[in-house]
Amino acid sequence: MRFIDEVKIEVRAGNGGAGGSSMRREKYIPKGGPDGGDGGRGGHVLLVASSDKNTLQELYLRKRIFAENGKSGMGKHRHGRKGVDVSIKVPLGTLVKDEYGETLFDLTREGQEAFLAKGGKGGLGNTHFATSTNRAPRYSQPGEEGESGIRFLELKSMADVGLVGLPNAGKSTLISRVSNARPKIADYPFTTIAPSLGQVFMDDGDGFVMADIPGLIEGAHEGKGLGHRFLKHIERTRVLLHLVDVAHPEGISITDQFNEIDTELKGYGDTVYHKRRLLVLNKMDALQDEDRESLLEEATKLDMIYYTISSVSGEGIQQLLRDLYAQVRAVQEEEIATDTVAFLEEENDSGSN
Ligand SMILES: Nc1nc2c(ncn2[C@@H]2O[C@H](COP(=O)(O)OP(=O)(O)OP(=O)(O)O)[C@@H](O)[C@H]2O)c(=O)[nH]1
Ligand SMILES: [Mg+2]
Repeated sequence: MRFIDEVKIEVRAGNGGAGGSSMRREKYIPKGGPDGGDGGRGGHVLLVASSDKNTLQELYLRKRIFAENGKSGMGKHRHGRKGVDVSIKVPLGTLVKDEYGETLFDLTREGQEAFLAKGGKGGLGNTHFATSTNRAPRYSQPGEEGESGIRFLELKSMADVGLVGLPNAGKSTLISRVSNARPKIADYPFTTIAPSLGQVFMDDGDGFVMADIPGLIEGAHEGKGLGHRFLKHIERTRVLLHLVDVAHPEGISITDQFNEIDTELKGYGDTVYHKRRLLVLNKMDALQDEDRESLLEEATKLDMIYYTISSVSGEGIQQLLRDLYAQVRAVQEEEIATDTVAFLEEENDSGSN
């Protein structure tokens, strides 16, 4: 199945029901007053952000979404029924854009809602139009038309940690070991063809979300391999884990493996390149003892905080997770500090006017 992270859909909310036009009819009362009820509002089309969802697959299949019209008002002051809303769950990190590419909504929090199209208001019944000079108006309002149009949805996953590395570095093996994500693992490149998110639980009961993305290759930021479509899924991560294979089958050095990805991240842009990044030397179990010393020497030269692990044996993973968690927390605190400064500045600005 193809991973769907961009969708174009046609939406149409329900029209409002017409207001009722009706006169009270009672025996022996020659002129009953107006008693037409109001029309019901048309159904809305809306999205709700939910962590149960990982892709936009469902919307891709539906292509168009129409909500029900409101019913007309009737005699005896009976109001028309509202049109039923259509509410669709989408993954956290879904952006909604209009025809011109303008972002209308960015759904980042659980339960957050976005109206793709609002239902039209119901019309008022003729009851509302009685005046002292016209006690029996026939006029009642029509319902308003529901909103409609084309909407573009784009998913930019929300995760705390993003895994990057060449194909086969062991990204999927690591995420399956430490989280509830179960991506496919195999000894050939590009096993992973879609990002997947996993929850990592720490001892304190809290934790963080990790994203596995397909392996990147040279030219990924310009569209080579699978990486280009997926780099955007690490745009909103807080920390990157950069995996290299210490026992590369073709003997590619960790420096070369590191540089290749580093160039791609740089090419993609500052948002990704300036993220905190930890270097992970994976597959330590497969390394000959006598090669260990020279490997660590080489890693030191890369001037990065690095960890030696084996995603297969589990060596070094607990330490890595603890430090990773601390880094995620640190970035979260920086974000809060930045938000607070921005808020205070805004307050000051409005105060001086
Ligand atoms: N010996 C050893 N093998 C590992 C380790 N981690 C992963 N592997 C193996 O390396 C191969 C690739 O692992 P994956 O987890 O699929 O690699 P990936 O980085 O997700 O690869 P892509 O999805 O293609 O980008 C598999 O055969 C794994 O069993 C490790 O720590 N030690
Ligand atoms: Mg993989």
